Amino acid sequence: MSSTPSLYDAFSIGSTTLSNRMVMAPLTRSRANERFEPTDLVATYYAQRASAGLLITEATQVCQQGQGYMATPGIYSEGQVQAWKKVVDAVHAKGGKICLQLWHVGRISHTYFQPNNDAPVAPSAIRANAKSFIPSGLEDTSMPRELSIAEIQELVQIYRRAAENAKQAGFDMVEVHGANGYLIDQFLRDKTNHRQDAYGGSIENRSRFLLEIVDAILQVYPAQAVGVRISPSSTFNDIDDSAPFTLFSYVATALGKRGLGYLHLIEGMTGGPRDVRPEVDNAALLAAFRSAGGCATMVNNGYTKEMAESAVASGHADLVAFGVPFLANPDLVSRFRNGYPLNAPDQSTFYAGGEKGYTDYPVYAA
Ligand code: 8OZ
Repeated sequence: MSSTPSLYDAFSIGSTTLSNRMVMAPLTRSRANERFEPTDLVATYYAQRASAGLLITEATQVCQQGQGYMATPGIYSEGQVQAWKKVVDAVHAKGGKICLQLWHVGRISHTYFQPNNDAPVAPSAIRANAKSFIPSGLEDTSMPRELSIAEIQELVQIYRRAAENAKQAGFDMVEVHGANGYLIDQFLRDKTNHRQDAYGGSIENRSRFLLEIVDAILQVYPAQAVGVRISPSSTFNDIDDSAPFTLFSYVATALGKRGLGYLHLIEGMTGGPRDVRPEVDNAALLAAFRSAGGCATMVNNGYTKEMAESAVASGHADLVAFGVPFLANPDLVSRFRNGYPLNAPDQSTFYAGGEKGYTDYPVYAA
């Protein structure tokens, strides 16, 4: 007997059982300490939101070179691993499940953040039309330099080590950040990848970096514990492609063939309108992942309670990720389930500060 799935039903991805299908989307909050470790306040923030079916952490750089914003956490030092373990333990103590998002910004950086104040790295030496916020203010992102093949292969190993660190910290899953114009997306798309070697040119070649990273992580985590986030329609961070649907159909199929836990699809412009690239058929991308052997589908971008309930009931996706609503409502699952009103988000505290606008959003009180 089959029944209509509900947003509020449990859902299993491999050995990880989520208590419902509402996911907290990865959200940069810029509250790491000077060693780029999450603090006890960060643990409190995630633990407050542990009733989500799955928490995906803020983007977390796999090495110092992968950083492009103030006070974002890393997962490459022993101190960071121990600090993340406290976050994971706090979430698990509340019965939640947590996934670490692995990140490298590539060219979306500034020499300020880089080891020895070197140039940031990218598939090709093409500067982004973007700004970086550094202590002196908003500056143009720095001119990147092109990665060598040896460096690309070393980066694949850096991702593998980051996954080992995530495992040591106790994360239930890891998500590879392949979206929003950062390093992996820079390899995928032809506006930013002008290489003429095995990592550029054809769709297969441009996808190679992502797939090598995924395969390296599969030496550490089982396939069902690995997700990938993509944003095929988005041009956020000066990214673009001449044929995004063809490109991401190949990517979705290749990831599905590996039996990954989930494909996390940003439908439309990151943080913006949903219908920006009509030729990108989101449902077809999700279907490609699934029919190739992928476990679960996750969608994101401006979902309301009603949209999310119908996305799950109709079978459009298994899971729905919410960003700003989860940031402002630690008890978002209960609020949706019961039809309670939502707290208003405070934009001024999204990317900096302490407790205010972070751990002080109240749960609903009747
Ligand atoms: C907003 C501010 C800083 C970083 C992304 C990690 O777009 C981010 C991010 C978003 O995926």
